[in-house]
Amino acid sequence: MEKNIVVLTGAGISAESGIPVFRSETGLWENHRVEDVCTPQGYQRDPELVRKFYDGMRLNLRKVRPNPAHLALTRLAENWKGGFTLVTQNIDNLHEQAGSRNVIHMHGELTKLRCYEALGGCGHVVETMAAQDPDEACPQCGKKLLRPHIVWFGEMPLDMDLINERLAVADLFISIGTSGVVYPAAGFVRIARQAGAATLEFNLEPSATKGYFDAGIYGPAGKTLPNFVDGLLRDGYDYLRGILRENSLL
Ligand code: BJW
Repeated sequence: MEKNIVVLTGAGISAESGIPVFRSETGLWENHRVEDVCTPQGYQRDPELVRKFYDGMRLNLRKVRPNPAHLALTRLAENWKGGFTLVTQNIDNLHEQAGSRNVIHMHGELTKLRCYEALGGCGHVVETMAAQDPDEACPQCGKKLLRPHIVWFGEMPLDMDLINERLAVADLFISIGTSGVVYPAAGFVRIARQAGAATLEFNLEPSATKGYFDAGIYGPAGKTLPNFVDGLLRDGYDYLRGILRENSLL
């Protein structure tokens, strides 16, 4: 029977491309407090600060390129005979730059702006690679309520029904480069496990949810993931069984 793979990626997969991860010892987000740039309240207090913060990250996308881990996932998606779902918490476009299609961006995308429903906007989404012009009107309703299309703390992540559907029929759940502290993404491993999936994490070090993984492969994803994908595409589940045995966390 063809097996279904669900992959969850986090900031660690883009670290080797030069995009900093979120959690650091200072607790700051690129020199800002999380509450200031990653909450609806922060945006209401100082929309200009928040716009500029995301403008900087959006413009940086022109300079960054996917690394071997992003490319390995594209190869896996294109060649795996069963189902394949790629869910990312990342707001960058490196999976797309690597050629991945149908990526589920559960925390939004830097390359999009949305007409802000909570302030009376219509929810229409527009694409952009440029800095945001605060005077730009929504092309659908004409209101000047465009905001970064990012899921801030306290907001509902995107496509949760679709993600839960895929997790419910997963045979293999792979988590790559995520600290496992932000929910609901941190809970996906448990859902997949309950559905009977084998669970595997790739990280520099064990994550906060390591207790829910059958096995862990620790090292830079740009090095570890391409080897794993090559083995899985070559020998299928025989290879996976060996990996789970050799890297068991149980
Ligand atoms: C490598 C590597 C290499 C490095 N190779 N690996 C109390 C308990 C439980 C939950 C909550 C709570 N209080 C509030 C909540 C909910 C809250 C939450 O989880 N908070 C926790 C912090 C406690 N969650 C939410 O609010 C979410 N919404 C929600 O729950 O809605 C439901 C709801 C809504 C309303 C009412 C009621 C319920 C929304 C979460 C939104 C997250 N958004 C962000 C911001 C994006 C843009 C930005 O501002 O810049 O998304 S936060 C940030 O964290 C970003 C990331 O996607 C997310 C996850 O981070 P990630 O990817 O794991 O990165 P890091 O930096 O943490 O880790 C990197 C990892 O990579 C490390 O492990 C490294 O070791 C590793 N690594 N290099 C491999 N080369």
